[in-house]
Amino acid sequence: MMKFAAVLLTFNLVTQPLFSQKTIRDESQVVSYVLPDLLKTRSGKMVRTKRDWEKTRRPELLSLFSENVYGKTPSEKVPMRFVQYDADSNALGGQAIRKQVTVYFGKKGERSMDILLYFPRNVKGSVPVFLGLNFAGNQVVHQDPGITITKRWVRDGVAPVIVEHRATEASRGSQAGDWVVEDILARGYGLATVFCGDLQPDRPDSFNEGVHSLFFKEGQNMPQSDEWGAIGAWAWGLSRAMDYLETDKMVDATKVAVIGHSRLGKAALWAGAQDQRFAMVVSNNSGEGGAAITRRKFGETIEIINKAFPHWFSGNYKQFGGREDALPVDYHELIALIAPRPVYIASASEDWWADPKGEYLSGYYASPAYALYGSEGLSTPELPETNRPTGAGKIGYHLRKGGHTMNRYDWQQYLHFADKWLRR
Ligand code: GTR
Repeated sequence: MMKFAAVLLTFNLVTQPLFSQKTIRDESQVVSYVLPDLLKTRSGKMVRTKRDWEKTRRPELLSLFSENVYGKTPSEKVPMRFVQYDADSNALGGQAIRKQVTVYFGKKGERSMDILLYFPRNVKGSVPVFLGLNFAGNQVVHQDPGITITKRWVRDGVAPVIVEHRATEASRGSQAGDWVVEDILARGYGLATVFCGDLQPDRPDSFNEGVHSLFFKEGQNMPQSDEWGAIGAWAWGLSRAMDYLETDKMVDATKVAVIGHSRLGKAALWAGAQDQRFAMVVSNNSGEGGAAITRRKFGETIEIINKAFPHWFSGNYKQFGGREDALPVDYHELIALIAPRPVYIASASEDWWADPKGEYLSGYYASPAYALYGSEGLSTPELPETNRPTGAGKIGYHLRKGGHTMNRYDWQQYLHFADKWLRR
C-alpha cells in the first residue's frame, strides 16, 4: 500500500519544489515543536478532573478533529437492514462458525456493506470480537472458499489477484498474513471484517459511489469543506458494523476491539475516538493522520498526504499543509479521546514513512488523559527497542522489527493486550 506514496516521495526528493517542506527521515533533522496542551481548553481553563474532561475538553477536541481534520460525521441516522445470507457451522476445517451479513443503508437499501464474521466453534456463549476494515474485499483475509468475493472496485493489487481493479478467485487469502484468523479464534476471539470500498472506494472521484451520497443534499455531489472524507466514511462504517454486532448473540458487544492497518488504522482510531462502544482500539502502523505526531514533520506530512489522497480528509485539512503548527490539535489528542479505554499503538522499525517515534510519542503525550481516570499510560518519552512491547497500563506499544504491514507478531501482542483488558 506504500507504492503510490513511494513514487510520490521519489518525486518529492527529485523535485523538491513540489512540496514546501523537505522530507525528514533522520531524527537529527526534527526541529523542536510545541504541542497543543492536552489538558487546556480553548478558553484557557485547565482540566483537572475526568468530569472537566468529559464535559468540556473531550467534546471540544472531537469538534476540532471533525472540523479541521476528518470532517464532520453526519449525525442523522439512515435506515438500516441486516440480512444474513450465509452460515457455516463447520468452517475452516471445523474450527470456526462463519457468517456473512449484508447491511443495507437507506430507505431503498441504496448502499450496502458485507460483514464477514468468524467465531470459535468450541466456545459457548458470546465472545469478544476484533472488528477491522480490509483493503481489497473480505475474501483476502482467508483462503476459505465460502467467502463472497467482492464485486466492487479495488484500489491496489497486481494481477492475477486483482485485474483492472476487480478481485479475482486468486485474491482469496492474499492478505491472510495480515489477519491470522486461526490464531484469533484459537485464543477465543471472534473476527468481523468489512471491505473499506463498500463504504467508499479509495479514490478521489468516488463520493457518489459510497455512503456519502446518502447524506448529500439535493444537487450535491461533493462533501463541503467541513464535511467528512473517506476516512470519516470508513470510521462511520465501523460504527454501523458495531450496530450489527450489538444484535448478534454470538458477540459480546461490550468487548469489541476496533483495529486497522495504515490508512485503515487512521479510520480505526477515528472510529474509536468518536464511538465509545468500542472497548479497545488498535492502531497498526497508522502514521500520518493516525497515531503520529504531525508537528514532528517526520516522513509523510499533511501536505504530502493531502496531495496523494485528496479524498481522505476534510477540505479544511488542506489549509494545514506546511502549517502544522496552525492545526489546533495534534494526534496525542486523538489517542486521548479513547481514554480511559485501552489503546494499543504499533509501529514497524523500517516504516519510517509512518514515523514510529511520532506514533509512540502520541501515546506518551496522551497519558495525562488516562491519569485523570487513575489509569496508567506510557511513562517515558524514550522509544523502546524493537520487539520489546511496552506499557503496563492502558496504552500498549511495540516497535516490530520489519516493514509496513500487520502480521502474526503484531496480532500476538494485540491478543495479549486484549486478554489483559477485555477478559477481566
Ligand atoms: C501510504 C500513505 C500512508 C498509509 C499507507 C497505507 O501510501 O502514504 O499514509 O496510509 O499508504 O495505507 O498503507
